[in-house]
Amino acid sequence: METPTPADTPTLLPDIKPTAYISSSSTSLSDLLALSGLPNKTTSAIYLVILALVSLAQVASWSTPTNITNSPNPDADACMSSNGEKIAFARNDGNDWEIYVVNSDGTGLRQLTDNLVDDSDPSISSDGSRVAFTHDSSGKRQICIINSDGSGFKELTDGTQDDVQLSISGDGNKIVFTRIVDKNILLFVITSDGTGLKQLTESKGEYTLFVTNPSISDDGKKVAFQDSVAVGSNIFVVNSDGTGLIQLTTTSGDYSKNISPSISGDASKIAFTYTASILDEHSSEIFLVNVDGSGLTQLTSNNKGARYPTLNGDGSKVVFLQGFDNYTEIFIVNADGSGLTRLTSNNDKEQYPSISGSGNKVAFESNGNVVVITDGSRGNQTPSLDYTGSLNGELAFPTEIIVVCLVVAVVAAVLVIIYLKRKG
Ligand SMILES: [Ca+2]
Ligand SMILES: [Ca+2]
Ligand SMILES: [Ca+2]
Ligand SMILES: [Ca+2]
Repeated sequence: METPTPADTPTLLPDIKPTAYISSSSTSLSDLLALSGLPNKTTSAIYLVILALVSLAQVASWSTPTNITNSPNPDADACMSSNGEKIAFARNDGNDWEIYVVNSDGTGLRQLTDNLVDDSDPSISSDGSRVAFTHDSSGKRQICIINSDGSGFKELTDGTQDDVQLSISGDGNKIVFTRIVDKNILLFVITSDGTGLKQLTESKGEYTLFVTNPSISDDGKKVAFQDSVAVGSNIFVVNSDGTGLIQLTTTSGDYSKNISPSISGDASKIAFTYTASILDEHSSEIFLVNVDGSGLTQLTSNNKGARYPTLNGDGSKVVFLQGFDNYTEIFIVNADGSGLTRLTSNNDKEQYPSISGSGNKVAFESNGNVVVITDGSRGNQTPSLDYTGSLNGELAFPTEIIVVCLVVAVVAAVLVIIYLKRKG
């Protein structure tokens, strides 16, 4: 793997592949019931009742998905502000894409661009006041910014080169983006007044570099990105002044890749997708690593194609997508691997989840509309119970609930037996 810039010596981590699986030592509910010595039919009935109660309790803390747009036009690229109040997205008007903002309760829909070329890939500041996006000026995309009240439109790059993907800092002051230069895609940063354009990665001559999926911290100082050379792809982090480049992952063999980094608002952590084999779409899992390369943690191990992670402000929660075709679903998990929760369960095809800074709101695209889910009961709190991630990680049970339910079930069974004996 070639590193993309001559900056600081990259720190190479050992192959990340199977290093840090979530512990699977927790005893499953069915195992515990089998040990209880109750008849099979009784244990099956108890199992089903407990399953229903626990899943009900778990789903109940998150609202059902609410469509906040319902236009017949396709909406895409939903991006929620860190304060959870606004969502920027792109809508196709039948000819080209336009940028919109909407409040996360569905009010205040506002169209920010109106022209005959594509405007896409919106990224919104923490307070929801500024939206950066790409604007296709005569075949070359350029970076633009606009206030979410529709004022202050500004072209930040000149449109003579193709600027592809972008991420605006939470404070709205810096935009990191990728630019196609010859046969490379390189990383650049610019301030939101159009000054301070700086190239952060270098061309490597005979190598073809593809920097993609840049993600910038709230203060605009740290940038995570993905860099591919021929085969393989890895996660890097660099300061937005060009110093401090660190390679955070290495691939093993020709078929693995590390992609889709998301840096937490406070620049402490980076979530990413590790695909063990590009030949097997199920082999993607979510990983988390500190920005200095320490603390590598594997958050999923389901072999169900977990991907597109997005971190909240302090890096304590990761929302991600899992599943395929019409069975994609949105999940959330705590940074320590606990609290794995499925947020959607339907035949809709969810895409590209985005999370608020506190981690209590999630926006995503589903069937061409923008959808929001809110954690109503817990607010901004981190769940206190330790979920074990059993049952393929799709419904997870806190050990405490399992124990309580077992005790209640056994007591109930004993009472029923005593009642039946007295009656008989
Ligand atoms: Ca629509
Ligand atoms: Ca347009
Ligand atoms: Ca248009
Ligand atoms: Ca679904």
